[in-house]
Amino acid sequence: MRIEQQQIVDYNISSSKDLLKQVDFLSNQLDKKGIHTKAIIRKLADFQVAIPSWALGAGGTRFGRFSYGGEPSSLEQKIDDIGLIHKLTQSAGAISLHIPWDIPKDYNAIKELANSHNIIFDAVNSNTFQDQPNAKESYKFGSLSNVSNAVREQAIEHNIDVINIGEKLGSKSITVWLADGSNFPGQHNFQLALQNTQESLQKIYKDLPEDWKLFIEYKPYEPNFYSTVIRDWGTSLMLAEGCGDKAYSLVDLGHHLPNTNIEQIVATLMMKGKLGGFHFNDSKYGDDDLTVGSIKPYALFLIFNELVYGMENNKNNPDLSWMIDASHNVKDPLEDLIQSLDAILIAYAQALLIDQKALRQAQQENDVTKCQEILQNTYRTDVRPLVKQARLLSGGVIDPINAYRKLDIRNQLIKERGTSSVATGL
Ligand code: RM4
Ligand code: MN
Ligand code: MN
Repeated sequence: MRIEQQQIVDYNISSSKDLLKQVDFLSNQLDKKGIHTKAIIRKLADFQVAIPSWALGAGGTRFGRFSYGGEPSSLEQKIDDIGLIHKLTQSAGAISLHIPWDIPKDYNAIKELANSHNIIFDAVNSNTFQDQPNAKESYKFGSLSNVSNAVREQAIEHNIDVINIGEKLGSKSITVWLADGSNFPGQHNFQLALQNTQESLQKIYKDLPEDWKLFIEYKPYEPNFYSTVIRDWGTSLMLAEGCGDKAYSLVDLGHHLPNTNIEQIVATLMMKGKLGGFHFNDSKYGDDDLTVGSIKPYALFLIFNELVYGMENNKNNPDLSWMIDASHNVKDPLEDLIQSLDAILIAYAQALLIDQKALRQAQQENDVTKCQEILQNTYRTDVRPLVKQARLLSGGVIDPINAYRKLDIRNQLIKERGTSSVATGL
């Protein structure tokens, strides 16, 4: 199914007058403080976040998986689903493919389809955490870090294949997330595992096209529980530096131990010009892959504060690849993604409102109370009208969850695809 522009226009009619009043009110308030909402609304409208091809179906845990009905069972249908989200929000104009879950059969047709939805291909993701049917070597004991040269070579080859697939689609980056690690003390020689990983990444890097980037994710645990080869941002940065200028760290919000100061990690990586990508989600315990901003919205705001500062001040850091990396166990995936996009834009808008000059001065004067006042007053400003206005101006709907339900999208997808279709992914 596709949403027609007229449906969007019709939907917006009833609430656009109210929105105008809200935007006017907020703009006047902010104007007095020297903050101009026009430029902020423009930035919000331009902000695009990639949707991963594995997040459009029901996610599961090792205990079970509960289907939604109407799940996309092909890459084409996944792109159509992102098309729906993008049509409503105008902020999901990219897809991130996971290989081999989503290898296109007909590249031209896939490119055309994505193009018809105004969707581009963002980073491609390799997968060396599962064994594929007919694979010669097994990743049970690791991939790029494996003690066996043959396993490492197979994993390197796979990453190169993924780059080739991405090239055909117009992607410009590859994200490597390794499940490699050990479950028990003594299982790994830590130095050898790290050394093997560095050398394997260097081999992949050698095959990276001139205008591509290599993103290296880190994660402290899971699926291995004693040690992880790329356990933290420092290890990821070290490996990226060991590869070269086109290799970067990637921060996934869920890949930290509880209470980690993620905003400080962001600041450090951006200062070094080495933050390449960003995966959004939220969590209570670990890599819970929950809806962005659903558990720790203030932390998200503080992270965005550093991202905004970095985007302004660290010209040595490239434009970031933004992606939602979530899993949907109990919510409709499309609704969950829409909520995530909204939370991202709200946090971004709040961060854009921070009076950086005043904050700098308060920091300079060691006025700790004032620093907190500046941040928290901004955080408590209701910026939702700005986000809605940005969507309206770019042709989306004012309230996407409401519109999604009013247009009865899930039921139409169920009618088209049935109740038992299953999407590839986790
Ligand atoms: C990992 C990691 C990767 C994603 C997989 C599916 O935890 O976050 O980015 O590709 O999950
Ligand atoms: Mn991730
Ligand atoms: Mn993850």
